[in-house]
Amino acid sequence: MERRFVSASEIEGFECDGFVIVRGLFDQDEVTRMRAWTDEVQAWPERPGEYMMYFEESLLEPGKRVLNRLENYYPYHRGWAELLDDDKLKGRVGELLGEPPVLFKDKINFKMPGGDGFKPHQDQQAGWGTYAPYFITALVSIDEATLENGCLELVAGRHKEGLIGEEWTPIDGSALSEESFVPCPTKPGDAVFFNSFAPHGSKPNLTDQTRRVLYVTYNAASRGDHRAQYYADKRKSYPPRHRARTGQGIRLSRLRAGFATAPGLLHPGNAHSEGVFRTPDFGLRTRRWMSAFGYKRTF
Ligand SMILES: O=C(O)CCC(=O)C(=O)O
Repeated sequence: MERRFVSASEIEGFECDGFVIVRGLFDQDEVTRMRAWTDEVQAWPERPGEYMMYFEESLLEPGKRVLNRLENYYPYHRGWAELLDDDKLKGRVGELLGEPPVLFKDKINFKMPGGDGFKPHQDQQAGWGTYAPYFITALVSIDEATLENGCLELVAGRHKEGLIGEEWTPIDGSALSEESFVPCPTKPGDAVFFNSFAPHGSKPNLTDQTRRVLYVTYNAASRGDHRAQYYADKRKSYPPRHRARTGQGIRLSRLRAGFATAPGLLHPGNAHSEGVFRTPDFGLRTRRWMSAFGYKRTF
């Protein structure tokens, strides 16, 4: 396959470490545009059955509901959709994969002031194997991500071992020591491409600055286009909890595309409940996964 976007040393680094950092992939104008789009989608109202907004309780201001992540915005925002289809991300991923990619998952993690971190995991642990055996995610820094505000931390070289530990369970310290995680601070416009077996995690954001990061995941098109099914499944296993404004104030809405959550069901904040629970015990498995990552009520 002819390579137009990725250099031989980037391929080599990606194969050796499981990830590659591309500094300044997006220039200042592009970053300004991405920032404006991020501000725009951040201000979207919650809309049952459309894009999916997840909230968490701020660690800095108990009781305050802050946006944790937005998913499935691709069909609802032309600018983002064009960028996710553009060669800068998709073309590079294709060259890293060695074949044409298809979009699997579109997400922005907001990590607002008080936003929680993520326990060590491999993305593939969250049931993604149901859809395809391998994925590549492109991270693009929208804000500066620092050690203080919870930048991504990765472990190099361990992607070669397949799944470390079980699905739905974060990786414990006996399998990966804390020291093996290398913080990866990024400036706006920097990108990191990592494969779905690369262990990673991050710390909470206890600063007063937002740490907004784009995560876009692709798989080889030859393995099928699973995006719609993934989000249909996720809407069932981990539906957003919407808050609707009423005359009396704010109430939680359980109206979602054909699915109602049992009152009181607990949801993770940043619990990385990315998966699909097809088995009858999905509630149990969801809760186990969530508690492992820091089980909390969704705000
Ligand atoms: O945004 C972060 O800090 C980490 C995100 C992450 O690990 C994930 O979404 O899988």
